[in-house]
Amino acid sequence: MAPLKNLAQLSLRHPKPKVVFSYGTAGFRTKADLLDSTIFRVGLLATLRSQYLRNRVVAVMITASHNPPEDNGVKVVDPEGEMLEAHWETYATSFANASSVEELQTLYNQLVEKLEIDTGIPGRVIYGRDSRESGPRLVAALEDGFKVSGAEVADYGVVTTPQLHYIVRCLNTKESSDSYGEPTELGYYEKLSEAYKKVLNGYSKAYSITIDAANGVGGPKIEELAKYLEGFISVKVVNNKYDQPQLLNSNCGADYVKTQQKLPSGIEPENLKLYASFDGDADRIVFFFVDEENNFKLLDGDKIATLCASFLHDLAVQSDVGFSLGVVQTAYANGSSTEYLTNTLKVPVECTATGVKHLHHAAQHFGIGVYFEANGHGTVLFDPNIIGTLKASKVSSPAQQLAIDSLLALSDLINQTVGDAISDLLLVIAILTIKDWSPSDWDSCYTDLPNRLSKVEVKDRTIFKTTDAERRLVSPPGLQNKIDDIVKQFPKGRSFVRASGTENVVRVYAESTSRVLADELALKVSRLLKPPQ
Ligand code: 16G
Ligand code: MG
Repeated sequence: MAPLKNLAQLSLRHPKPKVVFSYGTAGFRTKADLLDSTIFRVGLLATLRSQYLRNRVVAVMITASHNPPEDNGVKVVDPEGEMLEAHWETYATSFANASSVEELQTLYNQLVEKLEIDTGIPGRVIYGRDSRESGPRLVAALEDGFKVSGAEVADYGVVTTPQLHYIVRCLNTKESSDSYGEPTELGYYEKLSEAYKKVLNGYSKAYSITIDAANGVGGPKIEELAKYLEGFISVKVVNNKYDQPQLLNSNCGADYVKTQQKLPSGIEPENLKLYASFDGDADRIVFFFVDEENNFKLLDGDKIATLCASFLHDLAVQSDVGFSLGVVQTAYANGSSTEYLTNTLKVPVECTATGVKHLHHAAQHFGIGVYFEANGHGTVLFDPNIIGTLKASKVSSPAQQLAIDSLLALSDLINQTVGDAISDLLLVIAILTIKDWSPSDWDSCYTDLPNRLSKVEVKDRTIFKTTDAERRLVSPPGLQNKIDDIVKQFPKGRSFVRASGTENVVRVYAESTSRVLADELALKVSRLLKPPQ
């Protein structure tokens, strides 16, 4: 195969640092200064992915989500708006680690040959970025990659991660009967706002909410959307300095609120009023409020999952169409939420490994699959066959018609490609409005078991291998038995250990019936991970 035109010349502009890269659950993510060569090479890889998929459009998002401002990252989005197929994560990793132009060219040739990719077709790739300072420089590196690969490209500028997922799906379904919508930001706002109005159908109360936008891209985007929903929602955005990227995620945002279990800076709360926090690229949301006694109350991904599951379950029964509804969680879900879903709501619950793609795939097995990580990543997936059945069903009562219409509108309101802070916000507000629930009504469905998430630095985190959706360790040998022995001593005790996929640490989760006991359990398990000094 002839060498790629310009590869040698343009590679010189993007030399690889002496770092080992790995395409993990969130793509490549590290200090922005180190990412130039990787992003240049992602340009080649994304083009090949599109060519392999016979010219379907793929997307590249440049973001490091909730990480500090000096970090950045990149991920490739598949044509239906799903995460990059797992084999390609390995190809991406090998491209990123090629130590010379020659090696990169060889890897490229090998991939083309192995997968019989027709590089005669141009490949179509779209791209976007969050509000980070390093964004434009890294976009330029990506564009150099496209100059080499000759892809047809379109720059969507500063967008939320879920907006880019939405747009890529729209582009790939444009001419088909299951067209997902207009492939523009405007199309996104119109689709969501129209669906919201349909879901509300007659409930005229305008909901007012304050949103902590983490000083990221979600702020201006939710303000834009709110223009389409005047009279339905009133949004006040704080931590909205997206044009000062050094403030991104600083003492604010969904990750801060969830891990610190406290108010973000910039919010002076009114008691019993609902607030929400987005993360830096607005694919994640948590809610919170302050009760009459001024206690901070977090409404995290587990609370969102239970709220949605109960609402959708009722609609499913009323629609009388007959399909399965299930919830997908990870081991980090609070034990009380799982118990509430199983014993009170009586819906099936599945547990998967951490990372959106695992939950997403599991949720696809249900007629309606609700999935949320405790940290606020999540959405609700509707099986396309269910949509067809709902549309075609013979209706015997106005109540049934209403339930069917609501479910269909909800399938448009809820982003079907990936968890989306903006779409999830509208979903939660719609449910609270229809149920006429206050934040404390929502919170009182179940009480979280006190829990502690700690991290432990170890010499080599790769020796920590898990099974049973990360709930049990198989390596190092013998360690799980020791954990079991400790857990037994704690009422409602639960604890598990897994290596982080995004940081060089091992995480320890522990829960029990009181804060003191949860802390003690976490401490005892953490001590097992470190050999005595
Ligand atoms: C990534 C994942 C997120 C997961 C987190 C776990 C995506 C888009 N993001 O941010 O779902 O909760 O990693 O981090 O999949 P950890 O491995 O460091 O605990
Ligand atoms: Mg994010």
